Amino acid sequence: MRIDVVTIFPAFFAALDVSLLGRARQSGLIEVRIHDLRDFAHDRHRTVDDTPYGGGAGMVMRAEPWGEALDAVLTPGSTLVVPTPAGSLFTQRRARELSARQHLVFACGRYEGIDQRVVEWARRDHEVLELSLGDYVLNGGEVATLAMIEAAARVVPGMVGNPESLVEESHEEGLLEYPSYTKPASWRGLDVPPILLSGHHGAIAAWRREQSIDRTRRIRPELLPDDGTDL
Ligand code: 6GU
Repeated sequence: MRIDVVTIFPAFFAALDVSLLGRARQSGLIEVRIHDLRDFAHDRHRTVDDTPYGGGAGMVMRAEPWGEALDAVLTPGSTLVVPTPAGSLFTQRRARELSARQHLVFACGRYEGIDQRVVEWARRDHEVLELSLGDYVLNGGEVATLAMIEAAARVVPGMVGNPESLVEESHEEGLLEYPSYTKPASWRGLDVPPILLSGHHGAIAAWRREQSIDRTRRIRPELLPDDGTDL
């Protein structure tokens, strides 16, 4: 999988050198390149923003540097991801979809966003996804891009040591994950649920599923089917 990121803050992406993702990059499973948008601005101050047409607060990122940057990184078959709080929700399903793409390009906007014509233009020849992490506002697309890259990269086959650990985690089955425990069996007066020490694998699986459903009902009821469907 190849990933290109265009940003005015390349330093954010030093985080990609560490941990699981760092190893995946070293092994060649994932190839990430970071590009500075200002390298595609040609005035003395390397300007990438301007005031919004129609007025209003804040600045908008100009189409010209974005056009040149995307000309340099988009190839036939690229998917362009534009992180924005005005996008559709980035979910585990989306992460899986992104993980199957051969080439992802992330366009990190700052200020009040990127001139909308950039998205319109890119849609002529490419799949373009405007995606949001959730209903809150970040200062720019960089942190959102890091989250999306991590979520997509960790489900690329060969990334996580034990593929089974991916199956039972939160959101993979539309439920929150059950609670986990490790040694010691008793800690500060709190005991691990005895069923987990019983060795009865069937009973343990049933208990965990019940915990998942309970937890989802309590914390994220909107994730459950509301039509009486059995889980
Ligand atoms: Cl993708 N971008 C920004 N700037 N803010 C966000 C977001 C994205 N998702 C949630 N808030």
